[in-house]
Amino acid sequence: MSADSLKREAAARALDFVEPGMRLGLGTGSTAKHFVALLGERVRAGLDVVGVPTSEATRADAEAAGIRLATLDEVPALDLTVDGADEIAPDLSAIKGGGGALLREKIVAAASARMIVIADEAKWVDTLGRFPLPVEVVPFGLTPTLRAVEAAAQAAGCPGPARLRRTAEGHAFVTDGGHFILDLALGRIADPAGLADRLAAVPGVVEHGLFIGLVRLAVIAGASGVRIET
Ligand code: ABF
Repeated sequence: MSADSLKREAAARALDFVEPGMRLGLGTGSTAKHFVALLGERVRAGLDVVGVPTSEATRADAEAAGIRLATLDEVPALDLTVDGADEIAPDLSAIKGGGGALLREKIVAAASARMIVIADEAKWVDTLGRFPLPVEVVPFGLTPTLRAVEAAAQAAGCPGPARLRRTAEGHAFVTDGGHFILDLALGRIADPAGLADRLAAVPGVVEHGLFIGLVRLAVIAGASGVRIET
């Protein structure tokens, strides 16, 4: 079974957690895209929910799917967010931001009573860090911020280089919030909470892709079926 089929299976299982009237955070990425498409089918069949998208891309998908949308200012407390992840570990800590939407994803997750990660088995890891950790930064003072981010990783016991994310055309990748992204290649993050604290303390860092204590449940789809991790 292809990775994309597994992503769709995980997304389909997550629909079981959606109830009429819910205020939903809608994630970003190829797995979340399946969820939005499948949710749209339910909405068109009569399910009444309201969604808050975590990116402009998801906004467009959700609008096309017929899902009623709101902003977090209109609906500040959400019942459930369903989103993908780049890596997720057995304690349900996760790396997100490979798609560049980590800031809105974290704001929406933090505003939700519950967050579910949907993922194919390849995302399930013993220890976070093989996937480069995205760190969203303001463009001003990029070089000192990059150095401070590398120093924070070193001090947290997981040294590694930070690289400015670029588009295929070679331009700096710009997030929906107008920021840049540094990808930190760490290999293994032994102390995610310690690293998170150090990164959050760097001036110029807007947000990092470590999601700690936010994910309540993971739906993992593998060759042998879909399982729920809590
Ligand atoms: C978003 O999409 C991100 O936080 C994460 O980077 C990515 C997951 O990728 P995909 O679902 O496309 O595999 O959830």
